[in-house]
Amino acid sequence: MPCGLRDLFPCFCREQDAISAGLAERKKQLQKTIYILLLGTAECGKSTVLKQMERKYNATAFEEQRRVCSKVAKLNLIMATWQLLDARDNLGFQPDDLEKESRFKDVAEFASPENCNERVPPKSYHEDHAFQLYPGIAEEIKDIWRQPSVRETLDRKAEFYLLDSAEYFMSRIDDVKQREYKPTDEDVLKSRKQTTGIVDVLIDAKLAHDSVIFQITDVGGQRAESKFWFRVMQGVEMTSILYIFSLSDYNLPVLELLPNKWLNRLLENMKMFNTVINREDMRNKNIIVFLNKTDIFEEKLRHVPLTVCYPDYPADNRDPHAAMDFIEQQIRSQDRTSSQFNTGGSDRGTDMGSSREIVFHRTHATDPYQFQTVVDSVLATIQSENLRISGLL
Ligand SMILES: Nc1nc2c(ncn2[C@@H]2O[C@H](COP(=O)(O)OP(=O)(O)OP(=O)(O)O)[C@@H](O)[C@H]2O)c(=O)[nH]1
Ligand SMILES: [Mg+2]
Repeated sequence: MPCGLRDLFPCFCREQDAISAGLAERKKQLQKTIYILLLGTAECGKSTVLKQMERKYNATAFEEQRRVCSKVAKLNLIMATWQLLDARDNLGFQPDDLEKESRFKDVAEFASPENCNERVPPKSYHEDHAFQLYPGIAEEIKDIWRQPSVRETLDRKAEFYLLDSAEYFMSRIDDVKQREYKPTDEDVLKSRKQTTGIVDVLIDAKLAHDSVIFQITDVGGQRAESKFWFRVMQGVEMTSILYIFSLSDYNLPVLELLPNKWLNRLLENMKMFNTVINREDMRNKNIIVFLNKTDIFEEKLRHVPLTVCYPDYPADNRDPHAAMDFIEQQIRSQDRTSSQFNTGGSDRGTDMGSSREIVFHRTHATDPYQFQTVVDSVLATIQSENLRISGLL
């Protein structure tokens, strides 16, 4: 009769079995829900990343986004038109046809910069109102956009703030203006609605052979919203931070401080990042950084040098990859827990007791195709990193 380890040491083996079962159970629990916080200042693209996750793994939530978009896209077009007229005046171009312009202004007064801008979040009232007024208002918008002074203003869009998807929605206006307009996936990704408060969404992701539940938390990025950031950072044990930078922010102001103060949006985000990652309770958290809006950044860099934000950067270097490397380095240098690691010193951060390395992705979050691969790759990294930190991998 074969005599195995189990026969010789029954108690020991039972204990081993119990430990393995316990570990398996814990692993299952950890695999069950993984918490991800989306952080970054206003308009960097947090909600867009969330939409991409919903699009792939939570069809019900994405359909709700589509419903919201059918009104928001209408409002976005009105807001963009106001922004263009403002910029046209600030750039010193003369209006072409004041009569046409006042027709637009009369009907779109409710969404003027004073009533509905990035400082005052678009209320559902504004969305409903935009919905009621279309398609009539669409004709006024088209008239405005045809004016030479507005075309010239658009040629200089790199120099001022304009909703990122303004031109995209202009190209879709004949669909958007319809009452029964059904937004495409791309429309949903490109529409802009500011987040207020805390939004939690569950997604059930199929990664390799596992089904993993993620709870994604999205917050508003405006200054007034940052109190919620610190609330969501507390109390959740297994949390990864997905921190987003909008690269194209390097020449834009923090809108909510205007007109009293001009503060650089990218530097503001850098400061917030520093505050978040160097908190005591964030020191062992996974940090993934998205350098987002690469598409706008590459285009903008041809017109506006990075020196407007970093005066020491070589003014004639317009290579987007070099500029992204530089910004990435600026972001890395904020992390005090692994500063020695990052400077390539031989003692690799042992004094600080941390070997955290920030993982970077350069992203174009509104891309309906390519970004889906980024979503899976990031979720898989976060899942395996969580198991590694808890010693289960
Ligand atoms: N062109 C381009 N537009 C982007 C990209 N990522 C996001 N956007 C657009 O940027 C705008 C703002 O994106 P949101 O996802 O609403 O930004 P947010 O960080 O959630 O903003 P808050 O809720 O105010 O904090 C939307 O119109 C998006 O469609 C990108 O990579 N490229
Ligand atoms: Mg948002």
